Amino acid sequence: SNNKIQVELDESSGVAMMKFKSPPVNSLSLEFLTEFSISLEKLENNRACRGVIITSALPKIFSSGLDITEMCGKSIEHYTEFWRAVQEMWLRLYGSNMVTVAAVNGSSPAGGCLVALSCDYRIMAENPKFSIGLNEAQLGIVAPFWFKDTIVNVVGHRIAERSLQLGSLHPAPEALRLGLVDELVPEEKLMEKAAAVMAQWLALPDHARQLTKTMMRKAVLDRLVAHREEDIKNFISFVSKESIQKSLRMYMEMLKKRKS
Ligand code: CO8
Repeated sequence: SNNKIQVELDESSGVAMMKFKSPPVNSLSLEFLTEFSISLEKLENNRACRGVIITSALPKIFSSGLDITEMCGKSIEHYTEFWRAVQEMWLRLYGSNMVTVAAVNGSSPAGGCLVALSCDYRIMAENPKFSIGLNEAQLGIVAPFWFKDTIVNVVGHRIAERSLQLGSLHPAPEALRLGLVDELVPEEKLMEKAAAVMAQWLALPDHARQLTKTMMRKAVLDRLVAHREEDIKNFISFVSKESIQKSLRMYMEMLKKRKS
């Protein structure tokens, strides 16, 4: 399938625009993650592409994070396949040789925040109603070590620890203060700003920038590569617990109740 993510490459600038378009909330389902990884791989292998801007085609939501229904009442085989797809997406995005800019034009909890944190630069729409953060603890679940590594590499240990323990969702102005995003701009200026930032990063020679990126990120990438199967086993044993299933079901019910 090829319909949850729109990808458009501008050959003259070498910049691809990737827009999440999976209503209602761009949740990261197995299908979405698979398409995301394939799209990244295609761009990575395309010599005409040097950078990618990641944004949402939906109003108000960047991505609601991992699709919770993929983690509820499914088989071990399904959990295995799903978690491998989450890992694959992160390994490709965090380890990308391309310049990656997140134009966060809506709320971005949990896995949505991970996507943004995995990019080289984050610009967020300056709307205090939009929030971002690794809120796993609020769902009664624990962010895996490589989610933790990713946020530590962006904001440092202390801010990461407090934010992870509290499962905080930070409104845009606070996210800027903490360094979770690099800048805020009015929503209508978001794309223009993302293009300007991209041009600035692409003004450097690719080779030096890529080696520098690898130097900064390799230890964290290698840690997951070395412990991938163990990480899948951990996920399965965690998500298979009846107490965790109950927490996830209650959270889904809370989301539905909040509506009416
Ligand atoms: N997965 C599945 N369905 C979702 C998700 C999700 N992450 N988020 C929202 N939905 C569903 C809602 O249930 C609702 O369904 P329905 O229409 O059937 O009632 C529909 O999408 C629309 O949602 P809302 O009505 O809530 O839409 P709003 O615009 O009011 O709000 C938000 C959008 C802010 C995104 C809100 O839906 C929200 O806060 N969602 C939850 C986000 C969240 O907490 N995600 C965490 C996922 S866990 C994760 O990403 C990492 C886990 C890693 C650790 C694993 C170890 C076990």
